[in-house]
Amino acid sequence: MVGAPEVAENLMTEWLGLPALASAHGGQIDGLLGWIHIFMLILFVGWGGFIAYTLVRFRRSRNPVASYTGVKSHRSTYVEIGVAVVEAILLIGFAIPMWAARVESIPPAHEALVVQVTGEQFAWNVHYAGPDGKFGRTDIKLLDAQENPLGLDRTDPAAKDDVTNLNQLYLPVNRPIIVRLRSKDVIHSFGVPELRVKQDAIPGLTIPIWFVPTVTTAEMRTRTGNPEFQYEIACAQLCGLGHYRMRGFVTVQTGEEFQKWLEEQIALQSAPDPFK
Ligand SMILES: [Cu+2]
Repeated sequence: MVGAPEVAENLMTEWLGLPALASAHGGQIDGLLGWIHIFMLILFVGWGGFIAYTLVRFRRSRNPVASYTGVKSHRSTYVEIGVAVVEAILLIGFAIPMWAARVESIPPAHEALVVQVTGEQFAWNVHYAGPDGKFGRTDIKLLDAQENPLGLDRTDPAAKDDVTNLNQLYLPVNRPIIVRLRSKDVIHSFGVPELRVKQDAIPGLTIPIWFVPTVTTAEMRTRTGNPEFQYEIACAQLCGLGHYRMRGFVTVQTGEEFQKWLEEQIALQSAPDPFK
């Protein structure tokens, strides 16, 4: 038998057609969305019934003269209080604790893969620290829109094994990921619907978000029956004229595949440029 939480989750993911779920915490979010839909449906039916009742009860043929005193009973007040209580429960009992758990229980950096993602008009710059776990120094003087959009100083020892990438975020499956979200210019928003992740990137702030991807891109292609399936990073804040083309992609791989990709990139990016 399915319990109440599963019903609320399935309501969202299956009945209401949310994108396929691919992160560990996403079920909780779908569950909450499901509960909100259930409560709103009850409210909708309740208020709709109330309107129908008043139309009949206070019809003109039965009430030829307007009443100047109106309703004396307090029943509707109690109903309103009841609705406010349910909404307070949703907010204080579910939404706030869930948010607090997301922002407070960030796993320690050594257990997770830490990636820096910097939004700019109109792209996502991805930066991995490499095996040393240290992000190389960045300097605004080295910034070059084409060659070095993050201003990474390759002479810094910590930067030797760093990997940067444009609009392509590679992640290992079933491992906590901490994305340190930043912005170079205006407010952007990092949204990946399948991962149930969405967070604004604010200039001047580094905002950590974390999640555990649970389904690789390859698995998702089989599951959805779409051989071209891609996890897409959609910028979810209108950030300028090119906002519509500010899309990135997340490729979720097995741990080994990801490791191999990272090593290839380190070799490729740390090699001296033959054209310079
Ligand atoms: Cu944007």
